[in-house]
Amino acid sequence: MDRIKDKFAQRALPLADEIKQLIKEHGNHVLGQYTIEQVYQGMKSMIALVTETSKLDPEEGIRFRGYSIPELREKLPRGQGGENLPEGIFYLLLTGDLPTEEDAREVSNAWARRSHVPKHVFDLLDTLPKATHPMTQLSLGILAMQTESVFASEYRKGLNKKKYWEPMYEDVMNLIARLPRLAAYIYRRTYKDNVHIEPDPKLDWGANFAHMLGFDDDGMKSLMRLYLTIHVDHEGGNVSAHATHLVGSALSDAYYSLSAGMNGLAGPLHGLANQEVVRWIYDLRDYYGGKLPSKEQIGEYIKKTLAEGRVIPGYGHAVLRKTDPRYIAQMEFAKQHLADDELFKIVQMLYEVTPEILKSTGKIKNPWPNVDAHSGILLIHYGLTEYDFYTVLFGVSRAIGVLTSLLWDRALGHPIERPGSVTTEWMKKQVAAIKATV
Ligand code: CMX
Repeated sequence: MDRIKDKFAQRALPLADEIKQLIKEHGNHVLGQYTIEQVYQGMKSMIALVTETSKLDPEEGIRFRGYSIPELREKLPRGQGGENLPEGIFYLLLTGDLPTEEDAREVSNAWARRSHVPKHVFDLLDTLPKATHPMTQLSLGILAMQTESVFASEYRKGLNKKKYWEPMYEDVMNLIARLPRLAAYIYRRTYKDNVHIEPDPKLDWGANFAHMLGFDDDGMKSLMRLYLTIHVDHEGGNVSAHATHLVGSALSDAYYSLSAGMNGLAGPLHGLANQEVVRWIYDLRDYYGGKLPSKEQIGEYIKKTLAEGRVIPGYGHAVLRKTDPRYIAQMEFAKQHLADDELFKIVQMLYEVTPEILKSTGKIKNPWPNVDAHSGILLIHYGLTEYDFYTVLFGVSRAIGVLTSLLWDRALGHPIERPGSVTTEWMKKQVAAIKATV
């Protein structure tokens, strides 16, 4: 057994017994009530899932295993240039413990060893029209790798329920290890004449990803480490996390589950918002003749977008009610590395102008920027300008959170998910019955 796997088993397996006991002793304790509105409107703030890796507070933002982003920026091992290594946050989500430098290095080495992507995956991608959206390619590439699933093959042989987590661990490690290679292949085939760059096993996971994309400068490597660290996880109810968990609950393996999660991330209200932000900012700039717009012009353009019945991408959130700390982490990076960048100036002006206008609509619950409002302009600064690719980067990072959670699901013995559903006819009868009693 490898040391990381051993550590995971020590942490997860006793909790499985504790949960059984908790359900036995307190299983009928009532947690809360929910309303007809919540059922119709996306089950917002209904407690319906248990996710061990992270918890989102509406006012404070995300905590990974209890640590906020500013705390983790201090505590996680760093790569050259000072940004945290995504390997470190993986270790934290997987084991619940802060990693040492050696732990992070061990993850890095394990992923380098496991990173081989089978040729048939690339062959399949090469059959697709070049214009296929990179997220479609990512989802298909992940599915094509399903031939490699250790879980599926062990299950077929006959696998004891208590052992589900063991082959799932192999799938999770292999799949995360392979994603940068797959994503870089998609980028290079789509935008760089199908000319590919071999991995450099001496580099850490994030730096190697930047290298395979074709960016070898230290600034981009630092940005990639930051990017891949802050996008990892956002508790269990967001669309990519929930979709991965839901599909995995049928004992679909990690490849099927992550592909489903990525299909959810590809929606413009979720991960695709990062490309939409850049498109919208370019449209705004074009609208005012390609020059740096004034705050008044930005305000006017926001109102125009709202009047057209469209959303302002990068603003609002289903849970958060304050500026996203992931936005702030990126803003600090920008202030340090690209303070004079014109697009950064626009993003800063948007931050000053947008919230008041969104508040004035009286219906938007969170007028503040989310993670996607910032990420694109950082990538453009370092030369990664093809914004249709940005959600793939989000996906590579998000895989760390949703797959570690999936592994916990299997170790904890979580069952198939099957909530009840009703018709509006049923709802009306319910309302009539309630009215009759008052
Ligand atoms: N621009 C315009 N209208 C917005 C808005 C925005 N940024 N955010 C919310 N609204 C609107 C909603 O569309 C809704 O309108 P209707 O009542 O007419 O249907 C109303 O305000 C109330 O919505 P809400 O309760 O505040 O927000 P939801 O929880 O329903 O939706 C989200 C959350 C993120 C989908 C929404 O804020 C949005 O569409 N934002 C823009 C897209 C975006 O940035 N998504 C990325 C989120 C982060 C991520 O997952 O990566």
